[in-house]
Amino acid sequence: MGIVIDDEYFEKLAQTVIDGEDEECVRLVNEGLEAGVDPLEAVERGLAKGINQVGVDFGAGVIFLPELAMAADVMKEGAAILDAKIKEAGEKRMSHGKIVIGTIKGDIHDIGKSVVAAVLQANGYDVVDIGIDVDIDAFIQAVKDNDADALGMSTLLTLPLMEMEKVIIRLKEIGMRDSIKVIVGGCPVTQEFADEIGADAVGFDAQDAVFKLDGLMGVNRPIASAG
Ligand code: B12
Repeated sequence: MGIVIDDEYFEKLAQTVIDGEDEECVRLVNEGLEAGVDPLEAVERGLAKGINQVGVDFGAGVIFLPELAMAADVMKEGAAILDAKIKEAGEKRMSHGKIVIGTIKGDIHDIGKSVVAAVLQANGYDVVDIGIDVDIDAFIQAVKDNDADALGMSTLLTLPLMEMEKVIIRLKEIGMRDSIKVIVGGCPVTQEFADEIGADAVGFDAQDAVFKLDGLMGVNRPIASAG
């Protein structure tokens, strides 16, 4: 008998991340997909909930880096399967524009950025994901090489936040700021911060990233068009 996609399913999925159970996570993800779960919902209500709990526990000193790393690996494994499904759902659509996206220098967190990349792709954007720990020159080079319409920068850390502003300043220096939209995101990034550094928008989650980028690129689409 197949499994049922209900609150309990998402809770179990979250728990596999908290417990660091990679095999169980992959099994539940695959069974969920077979039963018709929306892959983005599985990320947000399942895996991301689990990793957020782990983040709270880590912040409170209840668990330590090895447990955090193990949970992150489980999340990545599950998210990779789901990201692929999210992208598949968006294939063969007209392109709304090209975005280069990466995590800024000094930061190796890549899960949220990769989810955003997958969801943008599913919603009709060409996405060039240039990875983590990306320095100013690499961002600029990727924007030029790909003739990008937009640049997305991610960070989860407070310390390297100002790297985002440095990239924007460089874009101005080389006369490219007016020809590219800049969207930023990650948990320490607020609207105030985005305004302060001169970004065009901030995205608070993957759906919000689509909404904000659509606004910047002049894309009109019916509500709830993901997937
Ligand atoms: C998983 C994790 C890790 C994993 C990362 C694995 C990986 N491959 O990514 C590992 C174990 C490696 C790790 C390492 C560290 N971590 Co860590 N980590 C986390 C944790 C628990 C979850 C992050 C995550 O993946 N969330 C799930 C995703 C889906 O959500 P998200 O990233 O927020 O992304 C969403 C939005 O923010 C937004 N978004 C994100 N990026 C972008 C970009 C754009 C353009 C847009 C529009 C939107 C957008 O959309 C995403 C989808 O909804 C967080 C706590 C937390 N709850 O955030 C701590 C956390 C971010 N880590 C923290 C720390 C301190 C570290 C370390 C420095 C620990 C250490 N002492 O070594 C190192 C960092 C080393 C480095 N140089 O980068 C702190 C940061 C504190 C701070 N404010 O600076 C946190 C907040 C934990 C805590 N409570 O203390 N970490």
